[in-house]
Amino acid sequence: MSGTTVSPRSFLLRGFIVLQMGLLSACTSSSERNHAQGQLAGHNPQLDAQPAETSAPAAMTPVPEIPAVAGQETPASVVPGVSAGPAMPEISNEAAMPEISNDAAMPGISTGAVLPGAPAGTLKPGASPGAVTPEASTATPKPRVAAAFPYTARTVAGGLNVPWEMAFAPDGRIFFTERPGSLRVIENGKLRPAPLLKLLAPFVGKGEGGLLGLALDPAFESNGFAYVYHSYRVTDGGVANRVLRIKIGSSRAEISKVLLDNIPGDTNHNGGRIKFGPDGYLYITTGERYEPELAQYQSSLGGKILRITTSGDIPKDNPWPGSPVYSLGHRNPQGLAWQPESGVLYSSEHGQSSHDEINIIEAGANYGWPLIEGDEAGSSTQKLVAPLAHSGEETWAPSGMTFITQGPWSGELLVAGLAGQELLQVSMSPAGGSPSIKALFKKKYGRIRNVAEAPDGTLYLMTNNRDGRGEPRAQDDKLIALRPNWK
Ligand SMILES: [Ca+2]
Repeated sequence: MSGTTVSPRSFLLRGFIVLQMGLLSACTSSSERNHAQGQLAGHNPQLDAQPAETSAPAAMTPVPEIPAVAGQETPASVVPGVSAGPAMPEISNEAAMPEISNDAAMPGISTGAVLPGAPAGTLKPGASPGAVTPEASTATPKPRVAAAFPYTARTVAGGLNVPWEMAFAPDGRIFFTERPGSLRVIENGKLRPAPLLKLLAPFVGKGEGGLLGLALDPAFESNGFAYVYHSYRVTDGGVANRVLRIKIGSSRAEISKVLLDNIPGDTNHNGGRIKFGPDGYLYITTGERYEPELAQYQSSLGGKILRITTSGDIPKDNPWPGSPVYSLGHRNPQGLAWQPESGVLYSSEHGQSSHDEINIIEAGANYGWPLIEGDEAGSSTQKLVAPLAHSGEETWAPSGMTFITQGPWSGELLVAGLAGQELLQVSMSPAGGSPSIKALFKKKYGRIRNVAEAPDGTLYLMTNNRDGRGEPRAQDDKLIALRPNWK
């Protein structure tokens, strides 16, 4: 492990990175952007000027007093597969898949994911990039076994403005962030019209930056503390990100402390997910702000997963003494989830030109960006960890993720897909092999930013069709509840 600011191999690395950056600038960069907007450069003024990002928050809409339910959707349209009669065949690959209408969106479609074929935990790439899951390569369509889709969807809040993260209080309140800078709450089933907190300068919301992550203190019930991650303007005019502690009262919240600041930021690649691990520490994903080399510099907070205490201190057992860096070599990770039974940390990450990743995160490990992507292994002199699974030439643009802890899907990992406009259902192999991945709700709701499981087993999805890259439809953006059918 190196605790130095610059790797001893820095000259070689820099040369390689310069080459990589040259290549980068010549090709498309963010898989999410590729998918939705074509080829935009890293600092595209048009993107900077996106009204959805820069204007004042749109009217906090008209969600009628609740159950702020915008009409329960019919099971047939919401739960594809349920009423479709017998056995829905799995479709073997995307090429063969016709455009699916919203109403017909069906779960159980292979994403075409490239799965390295390595046992979970060993992280060694196996299959060639062209490989598909055994399930997807089955010649004969396999009957879908699940008798019934275990959830029924209904919209619980609409007219939201790029909702990014949500958190469930023990008293039933649902707090959530909107990227333009508002912390909001659903209380007794009703969306409170006024935000609990509206961030002001130096807060800045533009591009992919703004008010992003949110996590409640493990002792929230007694101390009312929560934590947020947001972008802000620094004195030289640039953008950085920081983590704040806030205190949430009954009708408003206030900033209580800056825990960590000067996290590299820019218009894009700001990371932004924050979550508490089972160890009680706060984990933070950060992007490399389109400076790929930052991801490899241990001394930079960009392109990392960080780990701090609730006071902003460095845990004594962090891999680099005195540093919040927990793992490095990340491009733009936006998802964190711990597998309940094992306590293993998983993360989702936006790849370059597809090759989106699901990684198993270990303290001190290097996840390779920008030295490797996909199944590449890198040089033998530096251990770089390949992803557990990646999207190959497809694009997920993965963001929030969660493990399911209740009901028939218990143990499954769900990952929200933005450009992919889907919810990925990742089933870990009991034998420790590659996970199988299905796309749920493909194109049904548009861009999905996040998924979370509430204490009562309800799943919540957040759409992000107003984030500047989507096509907003009626009532977007939405918070959609998937109520358990098994209760
Ligand atoms: Ca990687």
